[in-house]
Amino acid sequence: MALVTMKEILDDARKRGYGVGAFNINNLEFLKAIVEAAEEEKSPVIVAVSEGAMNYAGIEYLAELVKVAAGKVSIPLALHVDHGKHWEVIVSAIRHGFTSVMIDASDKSFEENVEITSKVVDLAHAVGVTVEAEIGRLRGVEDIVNVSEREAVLTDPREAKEFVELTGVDALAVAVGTSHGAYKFKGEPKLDIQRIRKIRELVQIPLVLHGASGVIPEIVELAERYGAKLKGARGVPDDQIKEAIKAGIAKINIDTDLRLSFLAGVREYLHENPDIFDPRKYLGEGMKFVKETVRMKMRLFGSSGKA
Ligand code: PGH
Ligand code: CA
Ligand code: ZN
Repeated sequence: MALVTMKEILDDARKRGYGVGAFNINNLEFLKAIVEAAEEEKSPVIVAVSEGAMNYAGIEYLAELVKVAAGKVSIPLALHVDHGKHWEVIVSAIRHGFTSVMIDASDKSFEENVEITSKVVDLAHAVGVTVEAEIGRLRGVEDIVNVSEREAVLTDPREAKEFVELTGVDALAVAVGTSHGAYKFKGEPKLDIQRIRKIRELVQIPLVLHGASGVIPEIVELAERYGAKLKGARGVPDDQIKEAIKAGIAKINIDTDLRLSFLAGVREYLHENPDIFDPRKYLGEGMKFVKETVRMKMRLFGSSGKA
């Protein structure tokens, strides 16, 4: 089926009380893994492309790959810009058929964030494209999606309400204690579930959880067994993701867990098969791992069987 908007996907998720994964791609292997998982799980899915991914693969390659994938499956699939920081990128993505864009001006002042986001909403809504924006700031400085974030500023519920009213965005990313990457928590992982509930009371549109990877211990262990160095890696435990969805999160962003899964699969394969040099063999093994992780996420989020 043709690409659908993210709004369609998230409105259904909110209505029926489940979460939908937004999974990042950089190449064919990750895309195939995600789409095959979605089709087999009968789950709606959001395919996310960051500016870093566009710089790596080229926006036209990725956009066409995703359109081909959507045409082959029967589940609702949205193509989304993750952490769009530049006006030209947003415009280019819409021209290339993205059905959804995130404008991330969360590092700017409230007023500037409102101004930049409103401009994107005007453009996108004129052509039926969904807009996600962000209020508050995640912790840490990472290049995982080519965003640079300083200290955490957890989302203020009243500010969130005002922001949504002023901009007319369709989905809102909130900061509630997560960060991007594999090193999310020094001590006990803790999401501010109460804050999600408060935002949810004041804001009617779907809420988005960034930095939601679990940094799955078995995957980390496997990667480390075959040479990876990931000391101190820690993510958001499954039960807290479930709580977050119950409290009002509708979209859950996953990148790191796919990267780690791919890594574990490729490392294991290369270690076990030192004579193999056919990339289809080891990339294929990485792809299998990504697919399995995506399937697990869809069951965790409750989106399996909802398409
Ligand atoms: C994310 C991904 N992408 O926008 O928020 O977060 O690093 O936890 O996968 P992770
Ligand atoms: Ca941000
Ligand atoms: Zn993010």
